[in-house]
Amino acid sequence: MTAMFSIKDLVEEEYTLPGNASCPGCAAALSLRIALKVLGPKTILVVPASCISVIQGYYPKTPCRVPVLNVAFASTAAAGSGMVAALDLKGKSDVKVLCWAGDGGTADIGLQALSGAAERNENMIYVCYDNEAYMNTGTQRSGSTPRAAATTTTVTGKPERKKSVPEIMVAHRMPYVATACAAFPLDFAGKLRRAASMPLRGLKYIHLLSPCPPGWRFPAEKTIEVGRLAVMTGFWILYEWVDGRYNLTGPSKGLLDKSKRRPLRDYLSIQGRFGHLTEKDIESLEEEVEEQWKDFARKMSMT
Ligand SMILES: Cc1ncc(C[n+]2csc(CCOP(=O)(O)OP(=O)(O)O)c2C)c(N)n1
Ligand code: SF4
Ligand SMILES: [Mg+2]
Repeated sequence: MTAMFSIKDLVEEEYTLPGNASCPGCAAALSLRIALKVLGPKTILVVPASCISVIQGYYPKTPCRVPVLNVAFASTAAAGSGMVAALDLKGKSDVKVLCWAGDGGTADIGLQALSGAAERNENMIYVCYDNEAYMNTGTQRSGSTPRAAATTTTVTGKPERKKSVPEIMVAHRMPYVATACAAFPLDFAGKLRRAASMPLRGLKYIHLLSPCPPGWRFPAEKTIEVGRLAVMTGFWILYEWVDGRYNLTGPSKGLLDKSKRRPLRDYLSIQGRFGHLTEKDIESLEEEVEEQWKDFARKMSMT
């Protein structure tokens, strides 16, 4: 289990300075700020084309106080692997490589590079911040967009289900896989700390749900509320997979019992991307959430 991370464990030092190019209420920018506080200045950030490549700044300006390597869309995990090899050659064992890519850059175009890096078990941390679409180019659907969500390329709702990248990563049997949500920053910080302090070399993967006000169509001040509802309704499960075992974390620990979860419609109704749903659509998504929990309970009992 992840040791509790307290707000007092967050250093006051900032490694992303105020005044970046994100939209108001951007969970990705908030989470990057937390991540760099946890990992500290001896971190090299590897980012592909995405909102984060905009947030980390247009040359020569940047809010980041750590080195940043900007790479082509598909290549984050490959570029991170090269960075790890270079650091190894130089004997710099105290520098961490943090790959930070969007869902499009992870679930779709970057999946091959990520799978290769996971197979080689490269010694780095990979965070996919999942805003569930290609936001930087105008909210096109990705493999990680949930079923029924409207995007500019699925205007009546995405017909396919969300691809589970964390489960694909578990299949690679690397040292650490976890999910997180930007609305639970201490849970996320604890997982990052655990990933960074593991004595075992290898790839540590965290899939971070990252609410996006313009893309999900909710007011900017509701980012944390939306993220909390994603977890409290059971739509998004917080867990870790380590030493071959699954653990629920944070509020998800109490949500195996369906009656403890908030109604799913509380999460759906707060976002414009689900505004077109009929009663039948909502019931079908409720069934999907229940199925996802049953599947999770089965996996926990098997490990
Ligand atoms: C090979 C390639 N194809 C397309 C693009 C255009 N492009 C830049 S960012 C982006 C969207 C990235 O989506 P995601 O990885 O989910 O990150 P987000 O923008 O949502 O933060 C796209 C399609 C590109 N830069 N390179
Ligand atoms: S589009 Fe969404 S993810 Fe991108 S900067 Fe704006 S709020 Fe953040
Ligand atoms: Mg995205």
